[in-house]
Amino acid sequence: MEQYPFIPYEGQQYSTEEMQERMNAFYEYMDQRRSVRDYTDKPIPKEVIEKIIMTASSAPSGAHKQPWTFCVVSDPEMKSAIRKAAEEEEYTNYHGRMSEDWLRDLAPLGTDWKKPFLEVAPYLIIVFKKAYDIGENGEKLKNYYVNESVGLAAGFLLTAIHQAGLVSLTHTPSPMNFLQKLLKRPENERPFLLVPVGYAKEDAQVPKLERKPLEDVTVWFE
Ligand code: IYR
Repeated sequence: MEQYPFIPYEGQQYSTEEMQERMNAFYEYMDQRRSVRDYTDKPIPKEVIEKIIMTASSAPSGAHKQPWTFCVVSDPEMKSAIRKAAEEEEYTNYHGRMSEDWLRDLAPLGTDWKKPFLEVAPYLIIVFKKAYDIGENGEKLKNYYVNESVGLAAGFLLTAIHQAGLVSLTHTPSPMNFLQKLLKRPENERPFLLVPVGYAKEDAQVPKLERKPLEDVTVWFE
């Protein structure tokens, strides 16, 4: 394969002081991001969702294969079908399929099998990972570091949603194959994450979580 043409890098650099100010502000901003489960049905401009997805799709990926598809659902019937199927799986999860340890770890978050946000939020973005690509003649084409790549895109997605002043959560109904069937995705696409997007309800509440301090999550070799 031929090398890409190389072009000048156009990213910005800042003075030390400006860098510090920007990072303090960005940290404060990102630290406010929370998984929210109470949504309003207030519509969101489609153009905003498009930009959010373009942001997610700007993530780096193994060999730049961009091994992802974002299914964007606003159709109320499809949202209902997704809610119904997700709740069926989650009911089984919460009533025996999840281990005692798992249920105990989830208890502080107050989650249960009911997922009304799947119908209330104006958009559901279902992130699919492409285990492989399919070439023009139906041949299988390899993708690399698919989970890492799609995980990065999902991180960009959540960041972009927050930047828009909207809220999201990462819902991972398990097993998730029903999404592949409902959304009629090809064999090479596997559901990775379901992300409702919307405005937080005015009285939305979130658990009062503590984040690990820097020293607990960092090891320095200086
Ligand atoms: N998928 C279930 C259970 C669940 C699992 C984890 I790990 C969470 O952080 C939260 C929930 C659900 O969505 O309720």
